[in-house]
Amino acid sequence: MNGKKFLNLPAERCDPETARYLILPVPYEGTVCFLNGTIKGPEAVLAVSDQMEHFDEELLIDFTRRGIATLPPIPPADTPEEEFDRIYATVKHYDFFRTGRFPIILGGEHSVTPPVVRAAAEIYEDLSVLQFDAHADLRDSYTGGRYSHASAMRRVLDWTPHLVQAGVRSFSEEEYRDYHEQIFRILTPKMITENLHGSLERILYGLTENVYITIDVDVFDPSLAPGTGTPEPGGLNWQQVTGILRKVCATKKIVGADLVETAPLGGRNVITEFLAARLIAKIITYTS
Ligand SMILES: [Mn+2]
Repeated sequence: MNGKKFLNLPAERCDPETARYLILPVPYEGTVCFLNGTIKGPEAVLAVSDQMEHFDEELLIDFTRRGIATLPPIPPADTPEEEFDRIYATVKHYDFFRTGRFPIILGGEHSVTPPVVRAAAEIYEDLSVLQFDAHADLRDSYTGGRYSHASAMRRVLDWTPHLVQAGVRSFSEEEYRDYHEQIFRILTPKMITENLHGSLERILYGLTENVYITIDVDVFDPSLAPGTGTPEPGGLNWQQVTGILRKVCATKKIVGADLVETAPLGGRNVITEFLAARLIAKIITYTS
């Protein structure tokens, strides 16, 4: 990783001791089953980030003003179980949630999310999770076992029952059957496109006061984010995702976030990395 940082900030704006926002790179892809490369995601996102303006064009603020530090990456573990333990221990070590600092976990595959949610749920009893994803990820196990990326949200449900899924358009019959009582908490791209206002109401209704946000870049239409492990057609667009984020961040207390499954295509196609970096900037802007 050779110490790449988010943005090229002056020292006083990227000091881990004082920054409100702490970016934690987790280059892990232990259970990927289709296109690989997400292990290179964090470094690629950080590498393009200094091409961005520090001024947000919507809210008209310098989103770096409260400080954004990039922490050392977590070295990948050999097994999904070890990786879970390693991420959980690191989050506990930094104690983000008790100290009121805002972690942004930069994956890596989606299995990096459950240990962070576990640590957050220990501090916030009513924690809910807002997931942006093409996939439900609710299988109890998959190739790679119970800690597979395809079981990420099933493992999240081990720590909180409050889960809202936006942009989901791919799930198995079993996932649908097992969780059919919760299907009203899935907002498909079709629902969001046909009725954004109604979808926002349902999203807010399903969330508690304290919210953790997890974003799989495959929630976007693959034409907008082609560099990902499992591109699914018919995804959300930039205005839809940022519109939902803006409303949720203005209404709830967001305690942290992650952005996962960026898998760089290489060469000159940095569309996905750039979108990911901009999305991190938006999360910071909306929660500043
Ligand atoms: Mn996904």
